[in-house]
Amino acid sequence: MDCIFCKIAAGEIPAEKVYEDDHVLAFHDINPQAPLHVVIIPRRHIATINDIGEADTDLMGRLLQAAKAIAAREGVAGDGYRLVVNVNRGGGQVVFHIHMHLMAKRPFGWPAG
Ligand code: IU
Repeated sequence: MDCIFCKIAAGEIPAEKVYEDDHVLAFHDINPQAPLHVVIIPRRHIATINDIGEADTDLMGRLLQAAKAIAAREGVAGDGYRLVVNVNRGGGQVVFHIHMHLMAKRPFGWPAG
């Protein structure tokens, strides 16, 4: 499987990790779009949100639990932050291994661009 995020999860490619457990890994985005920009991934390869099954419900919840923990740890929970999941090319997805963006420490407009 030629997936860059699988390689990061396997430790084959280095990343600046901010959180990890048995199911989830999070690291600083290499091209940050905010002063704090973390990418949160499941360790297991799933290409897009379109590909999640019923059995992945707990894993998807774990991404949100990780986001909450990272936000608290980074001190942005109170001020707020933006969570984004891009789906397929039309949604802006470039890396086809599910990931959630956690961005903070700048203003965010709505609707998202
Ligand atoms: P997207 O949702 O697929 O568009 O986001 C992919 C993100 O992964 C993007 O913000 C990249 O900067 C980021 N990224 C990374 O952090 N490390 C990498 O090795 C690669 C992409 I490739």
